[in-house]
Amino acid sequence: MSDAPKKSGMAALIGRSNVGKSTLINSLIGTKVAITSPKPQTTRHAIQGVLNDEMRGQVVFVDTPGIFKRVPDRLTAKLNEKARESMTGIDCLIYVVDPTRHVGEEERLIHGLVMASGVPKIMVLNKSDRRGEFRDEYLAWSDGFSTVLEISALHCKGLKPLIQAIFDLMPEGEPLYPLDRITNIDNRFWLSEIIREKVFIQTQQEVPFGVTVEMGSVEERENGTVYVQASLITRDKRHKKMLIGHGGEKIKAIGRSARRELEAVTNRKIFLDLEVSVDEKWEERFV
Ligand SMILES: Nc1nc2c(ncn2[C@@H]2O[C@H](COP(=O)(O)OP(=O)(O)OP(=O)(O)O)[C@@H](O)[C@H]2O)c(=O)[nH]1
Ligand SMILES: [Mg+2]
Repeated sequence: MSDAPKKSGMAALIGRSNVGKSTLINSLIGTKVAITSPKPQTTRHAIQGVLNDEMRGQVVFVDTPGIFKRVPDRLTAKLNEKARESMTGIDCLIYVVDPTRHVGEEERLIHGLVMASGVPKIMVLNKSDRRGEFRDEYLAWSDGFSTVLEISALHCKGLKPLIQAIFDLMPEGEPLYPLDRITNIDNRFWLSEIIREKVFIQTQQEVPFGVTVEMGSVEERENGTVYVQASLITRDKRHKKMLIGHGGEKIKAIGRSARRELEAVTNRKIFLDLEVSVDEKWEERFV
């Protein structure tokens, strides 16, 4: 064991939607705490994931919603606000970019926000398993960062040097979380997020962005099966039809894939009862 004092601090993952922030937090801590999908606006909450290293200490990572330049609705405004709030009170900012996409106005806006924050920064060029046609556009920004690394969050490539660079920036201190705790989210919220991920993967067009998942009862029966009730709430009657699908096919497919994942992770038999309802105002309650 090293006698060096242990480090402890918080690092926020900031970037455009779809660059791979949630994939990265899961790969960094080795557990899926955040849902991911190929569609934008997947993340809606500042979910934390904890990395404990026996020698170096603890880092609490904060996943954030992607930041948008165009704010067409209340949900997007709220998501932007959550991401910006996560940039304060932290010890290190990890700016995640996707070099398969052009730097555009939105990226320049986020880069400006990142540069304006007074905390140490690392820039991560993700998706290095793909041809990063535009990597030079991002590398031109290297100067403002203490470290710039090319990684693949999906394939867990380049994470070791990234973790070392993060620990280098962390202050010394006692762990913020007990060593057996890996996230700030509770079981009910985790269940709702896994279901919402399947909605994002299984539905198209604007349907996933207008859906929220509200949990009903979660009960363990004597036979060991866990009965989970949840409602998919959408803001639009047309979307309700699309969520149910022809002959209930869509909702069945969402339920099937959510149940499979929940069973695999919990090692329990799950009975999942999903219903779909319309509430045009759910976004107004979103916090
Ligand atoms: N090829 C490749 N794809 C990746 C990599 N990392 C993430 N992805 C994919 O990129 C898509 C978006 O990933 P997310 O992790 O959900 O992105 P995000 O930045 O959290 O997106 P928001 O939550 O919407 O802001 C998913 O389809 C991921 O599988 C990578 O290293 N390589
Ligand atoms: Mg995300």
